Amino acid sequence: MLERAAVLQVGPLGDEIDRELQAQYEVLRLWAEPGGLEAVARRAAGVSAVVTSVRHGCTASIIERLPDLRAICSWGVGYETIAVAAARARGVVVSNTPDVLDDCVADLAWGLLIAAARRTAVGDRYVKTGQWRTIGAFPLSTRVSGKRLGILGLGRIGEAIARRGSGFSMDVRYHNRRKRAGIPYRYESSLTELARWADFLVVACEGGPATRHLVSAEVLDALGPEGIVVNIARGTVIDQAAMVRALLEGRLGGAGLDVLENEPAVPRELMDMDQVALMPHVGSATVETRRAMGQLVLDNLASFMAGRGLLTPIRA
Ligand code: 8YV
Repeated sequence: MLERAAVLQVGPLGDEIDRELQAQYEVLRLWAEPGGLEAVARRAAGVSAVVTSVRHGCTASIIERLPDLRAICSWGVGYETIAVAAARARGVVVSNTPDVLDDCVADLAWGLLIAAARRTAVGDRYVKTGQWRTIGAFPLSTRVSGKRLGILGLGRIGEAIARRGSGFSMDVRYHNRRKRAGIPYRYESSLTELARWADFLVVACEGGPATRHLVSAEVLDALGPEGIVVNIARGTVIDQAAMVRALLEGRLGGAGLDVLENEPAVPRELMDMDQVALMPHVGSATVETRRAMGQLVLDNLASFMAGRGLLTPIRA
């Protein structure tokens, strides 16, 4: 019988949290196990929790091989890589790390919007490569303040993005599966109509099959040659091939992208476009937020182990 509570950790979560987990629990480290899942399964009796992240996920076969599993504590707000239906069928509860990352992800959405509209990354290169001196004035860019902001997915992160819109004197509207009560922003039941109305369309909905290619060629055409799309959600939400074509043909004004469809692969065409600002999926990646996410994983696990249930069970 194991003395400390046993958990299965699917992948590394950073030195600090990994150390903390090992100090508190008997940790089976799946990624470091030469025999893989089969070998871990032979020692699985008593493992009541899986610790993982949206990047490492948790498959149905992991769930199947852990007979005593009761909880999955995941790092990250997204959980499209976790076999939620398989967990639910076994009565296994799942937690994620919402709320603590809203501000940093919203900040980055605005950073990307401004970068795409005002060409800040291009301007930075222009100055640093001496072109300001040799060529002179930088080309005019697109005004941000006072414009129309459309948000696809008015959840916690979408709301944080919308709140920042008032600081830029923007009119904000949103599209969700359903209209939300008590929200000061106007609801558009059609995403295409939202895009037609908006100057900037920010994608902040969840990933996974339900939202795949929601931002279609038609939606991008509705956003139009002056419009800018920003994505801090998941690359799969935008039909990337259609977006690249629209940008190449000037049917879409620009894009600010923290996520891509097959990241870290980047379509060659995007690399050469000044109207596109790219970041390497870092919405939550600040020291403060990553620490808070790690702590929330530990807190969920501790609460579950103490019999008080998960603190932040997924909303699905
Ligand atoms: C991470 C995320 O930046 O929480 C999520 O769902 O996407 C982000 O917090 C990402 O998972 C990094 O791989």
